[in-house]
Amino acid sequence: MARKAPRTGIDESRLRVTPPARSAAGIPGVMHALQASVEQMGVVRTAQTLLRVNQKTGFDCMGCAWPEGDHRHTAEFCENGAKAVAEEATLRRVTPEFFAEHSVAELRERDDYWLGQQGRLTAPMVLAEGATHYTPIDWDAALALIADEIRSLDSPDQAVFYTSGRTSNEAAFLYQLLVRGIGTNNLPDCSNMCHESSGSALTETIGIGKGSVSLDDIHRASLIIIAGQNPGTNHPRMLSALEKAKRNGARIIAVNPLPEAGLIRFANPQSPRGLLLGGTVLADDFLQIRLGGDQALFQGLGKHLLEVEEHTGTVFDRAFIAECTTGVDGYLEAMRATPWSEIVTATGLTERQIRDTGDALVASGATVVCWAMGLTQHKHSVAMLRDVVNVLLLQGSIGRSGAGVCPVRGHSNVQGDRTMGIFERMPESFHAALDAEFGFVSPRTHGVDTVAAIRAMREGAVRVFMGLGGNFARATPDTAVTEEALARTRLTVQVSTKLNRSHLMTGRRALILPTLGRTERDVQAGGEQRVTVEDSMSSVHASRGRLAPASDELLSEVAIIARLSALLFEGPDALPGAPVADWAEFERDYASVRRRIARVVPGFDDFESRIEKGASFVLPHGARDSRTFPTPSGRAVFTANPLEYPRIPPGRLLLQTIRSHDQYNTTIYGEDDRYRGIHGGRRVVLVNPDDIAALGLADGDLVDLVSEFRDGVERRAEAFRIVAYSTPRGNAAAYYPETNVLVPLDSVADVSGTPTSKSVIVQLVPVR
Ligand SMILES: Nc1nc2c(c(=O)[nH]1)N[C@H]1C(S)=C(S)[C@@H](COP(=O)(O)OP(=O)(O)OC[C@H]3O[C@@H](n4cnc5c(=O)[nH]c(N)nc54)[C@H](O)[C@@H]3O)O[C@H]1N2
Ligand SMILES: Nc1nc2c(c(=O)[nH]1)N[C@H]1C(S)=C(S)[C@@H](COP(=O)(O)OP(=O)(O)OC[C@H]3O[C@@H](n4cnc5c(=O)[nH]c(N)nc54)[C@H](O)[C@@H]3O)O[C@H]1N2
Ligand SMILES: [Mo]
Repeated sequence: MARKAPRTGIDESRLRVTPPARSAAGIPGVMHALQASVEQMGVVRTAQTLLRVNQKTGFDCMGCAWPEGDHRHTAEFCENGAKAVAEEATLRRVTPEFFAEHSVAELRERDDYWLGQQGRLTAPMVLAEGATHYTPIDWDAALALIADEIRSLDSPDQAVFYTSGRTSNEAAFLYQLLVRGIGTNNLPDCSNMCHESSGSALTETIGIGKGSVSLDDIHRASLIIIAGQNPGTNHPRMLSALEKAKRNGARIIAVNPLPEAGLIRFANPQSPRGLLLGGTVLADDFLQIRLGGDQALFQGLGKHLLEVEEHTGTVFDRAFIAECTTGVDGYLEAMRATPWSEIVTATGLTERQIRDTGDALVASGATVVCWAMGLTQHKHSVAMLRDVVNVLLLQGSIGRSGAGVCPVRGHSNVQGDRTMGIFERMPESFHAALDAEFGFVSPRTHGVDTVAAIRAMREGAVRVFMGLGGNFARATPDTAVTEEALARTRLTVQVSTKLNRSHLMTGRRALILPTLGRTERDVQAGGEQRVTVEDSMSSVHASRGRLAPASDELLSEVAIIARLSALLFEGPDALPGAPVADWAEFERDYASVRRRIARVVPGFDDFESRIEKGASFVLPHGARDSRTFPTPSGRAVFTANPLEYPRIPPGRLLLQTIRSHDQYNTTIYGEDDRYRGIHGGRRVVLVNPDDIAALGLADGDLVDLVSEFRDGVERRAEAFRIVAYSTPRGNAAAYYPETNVLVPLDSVADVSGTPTSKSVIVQLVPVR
């Protein structure tokens, strides 16, 4: 099978801009998926692989965390899921010879696209102190090096252990045990940059940080509000669920600064209607809101509901409010006091538009609110999401069929990782169960999250950094600061499938530990293994890869963690107070890990039998199942939140940093953002035409983006092409990770600590 040579980096001079698409998916989507896959995997492997995505006995798609329905289509994949699979199942290889050929300094000059295109990592590699090149190292020596560095710490808190959300439940559970066994809770994860604001707001208000709806609830909803999410690109399978809801009579309202293709119209490649008729019009209404205006919108909706209730007495679910909630009076008082004028300014919408949306709520018997990064990455995101919950609580739209909160997760197992204990501040009940199971005392002092980890590294307080997946150097804010922070450590370790920039921005020494991906067969002494994952709707199921591993030298994540644990916790040199377990058995048979999970984590009883033959089970969720709210008062909590929204200084724009259609976070699949009409380049900034004129600039001009923050540091992203685009006045958009250099480390959301990636004040400085 002919294999195309990897491409070179992106040549921005080939940038071409066309009008944005009016619908998502459909035949072009499927064609693109197949083309991308064949290029990387060849024809046979493409067919073998894609037919197993999300089937009951196949592997879980790493594209996103949207659930698979009970009735799976033969091809339960989407264009971008196929691209995610192709990235992993690629036939290209990064070998020891590759590292002999390319110095680290040279690789740093390459862009993310080029690095990712080199293929799968094949052998453990070490970058010795002062060395210019990575060289091979065997697994025992690599793991011993980590163990020695950990043993030499003055305090376990000098080590930091990052996790990205692709890690299986089994690996995540063992990893947090390893880290707590060492004696720290320094467990930052990608979630800190992602849905942490959702977790914070939901835990405070409904007692559990997870979504409360099932796929059936989406299908049965009478109103679905989708705010701050671009499902056509990032959760394409969600569009099928929305189409079904629509057929059942649901009204869909999209709230977004950008008219995203997938929100407007959807051509379903799996239904003949989609193919023949040009698709379903999904959104009935589109509210083109200003960046960060959503708290004001939801306060306006609360205000409207209150006014209609005062006239008719039929809007509020009074019985639910009285029996199951607290704080309604304070909330309503605050809503009365918020002036419409401020709501209109913050949202950029008219009072009429907001009242019409309010009327849709009044008319709805069951409302679901879905959201993603557009609502979680602002300074006031937690308050914003509390106000979303307030509106739903007024009508009792929680724990009822067709209604609830739906934070749509990103990474395919990010929710499961948190369930397994990847969190710097797990509740006492978790610690107690873990201690009882493993005969040790886990540390109770809270650890660092992602931003705090970077601060600690910057201060020289961290000696060992380990990443279980992900691309810490590139996904985090304030790129220059983060890279310097990583350089202050003694050892950086990356457990990875593909080459990325985190392998190049290292501590004094560095290790690359190559691991199996989800698509690959995982054979251990105890036979062929499967792992488990939890989707966005708390459903747990098994995943089993079928492809031959990318190299004979790969170890599974479970094996890597189990072996490192054995080095640290067994024998005469065991760390004092270490957890007690048969570490080799964990590697031999992952069912032995699941037996431990079942005894430590609530909701996993009979774990093994409940995932037999492709079965799945749904974890308990008090609010959803029985309207029991595990908050301190035992009730759902209305909150009164002062209205906040971003203020944009004159001559400046508010920049949001987003994903293109051709990327998976820091992995760049290609150079197009088809739905938005951007082709052949990524260094673009989307700006309202009136702002372009007001700033004395022109469409197509080349500018530097310079961000402004109270610390007075100049942060600059160079050479971006201005593209006139439909976005509210004062708002702009550009792709991440190129723009992470602009996000100040100290600019984080209140309470959740999430970097404000959707709210960066910038100046456009012409390049002369
Ligand atoms: N193909 C693909 N799939 C992915 C990913 C990927 O990179 N590629 N990433 C995965 C991950 S980890 C995640 S978290 C999800 C991310 O999924 P999304 O959250 O959809 O991703 P973003 O590109 O960040 O898009 C944010 C959306 O919110 C809108 N928005 C921004 N600010 C505001 C605001 O203030 N108010 C409102 N109402 N809207 C706003 C933007 O215009 C955009 O439509 O996708 C997951 N799935
Ligand atoms: N400015 C800005 N910054 C953002 C965001 C934003 O919207 N704007 N979004 C944030 C969000 S939502 C997220 S989730 C983070 C993402 O942050 P991360 O999760 O850290 O980043 P990814 O790009 O998803 O990680 C990609 C790398 O993961 C490795 N990998 C892939 N599969 C596997 C596997 O199965 N096992 C192992 N061990 N490794 C694997 C590969 O080596 C690949 O290079 O970025 C955040 N950063
Ligand atoms: Mo994410």
